[in-house]
Amino acid sequence: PAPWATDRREAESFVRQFHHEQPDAGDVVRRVREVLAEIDRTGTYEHTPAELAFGARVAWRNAARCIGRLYWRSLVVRDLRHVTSADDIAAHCFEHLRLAGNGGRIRPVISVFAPDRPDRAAPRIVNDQLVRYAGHRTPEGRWAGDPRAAASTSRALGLGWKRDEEPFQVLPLMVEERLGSRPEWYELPDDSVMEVPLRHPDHGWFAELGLRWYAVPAISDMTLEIGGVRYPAAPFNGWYMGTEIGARNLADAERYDLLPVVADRLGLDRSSERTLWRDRALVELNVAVLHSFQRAGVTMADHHTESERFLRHIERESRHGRPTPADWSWIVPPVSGSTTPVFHRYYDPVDVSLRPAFLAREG
Ligand code: HEM
Ligand code: NRG
Repeated sequence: PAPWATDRREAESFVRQFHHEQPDAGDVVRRVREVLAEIDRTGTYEHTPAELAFGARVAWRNAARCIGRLYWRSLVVRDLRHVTSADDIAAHCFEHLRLAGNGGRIRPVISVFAPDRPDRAAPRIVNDQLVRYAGHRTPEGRWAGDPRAAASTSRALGLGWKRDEEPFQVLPLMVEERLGSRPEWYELPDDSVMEVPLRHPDHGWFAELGLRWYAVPAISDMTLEIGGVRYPAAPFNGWYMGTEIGARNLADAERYDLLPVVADRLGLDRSSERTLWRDRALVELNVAVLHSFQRAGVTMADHHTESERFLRHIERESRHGRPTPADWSWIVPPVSGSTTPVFHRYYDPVDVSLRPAFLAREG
């Protein structure tokens, strides 16, 4: 037998869950027997396309930090398990971005590449998102770009990629074909990266700041685990909630740190915290983000609407007899928390052993 094999209990419990929720899927006893026999023979087993799609959707449904789960059933699942070379993975990731971007009408999509097998670890995508802006500290000690991407940026530079000083330069996609091998890197084709230049509905100067953000948040560093099988390369996306960009990426002091800049342009008094210049600048930044995406025809949710949808999701799940585990500290938006209904309640406790799941990459 292999040095490590797919856990038989995990496999069986997933197959039972699948047949329980999809009663038309056929004979559960027979499928359980088949899966267990395959594990005994090969150390693992292959999901049917229907099991894979169900597993990916339920992993989203189980994501306790995600406020966007109302549409979990509509996740588009690309079955790319046969794809293993770095070149092909990169090409399919770019196609993922095009399909997901859909000219602005963003579709939630997941691309599932080859799983880990007992005899061979699967390829990995090095980047934490398919699209990310590079960031590095300049010799003068300033930050150029997104400090969040410092590690990915050094990694790319080490592989021979060239960085300029631009604040919004898209990192190349880095793919590790063999665990621990030197990644291949690929510049993202222009037609795969949709971006939105930011402007403010009332302040002409805002556009002069030259800010922008990409349209499709596609997380690429989480492992999708279904029935004991691990898919480390399974990038997924939905659409942005405006606050992710306006209240965190552009606003956090450890990110683009733009509140002082915006406050000064707004003519706010920064001599004391009590003027609430940060709060006022933060709101205008968020107004600009939502306005710009809307104007560009790119799907984006505001935090009030997304909060209301999430409560509807909880209600609908409970009608199916299912709890909705949720992590309050991730669900409540980072601005105006108490103005949204998700603030004023608690949630079913998070169970880290719940499966299928998206897991943080090991190590
Ligand atoms: C986290 C919104 C779609 C899985 C989050 C967060 C937000 C969010 C706001 C918190 C992020 C943060 O604070 O950094 C949305 C919206 C979606 C959507 C508006 C629109 C459809 C999806 C999809 C999946 C997914 C399609 C998977 C198939 C997750 C996971 C996390 C998360 C696993 C936790 C990430 C982590 O631990 O770092 N989502 N999401 N979401 N979402 Fe969603
Ligand atoms: N906050 C991160 C993205 C995290 C996931 N958010 C989503 N996911 N909306 C950022 O880039 O700002 N999604 O799959 O839609």
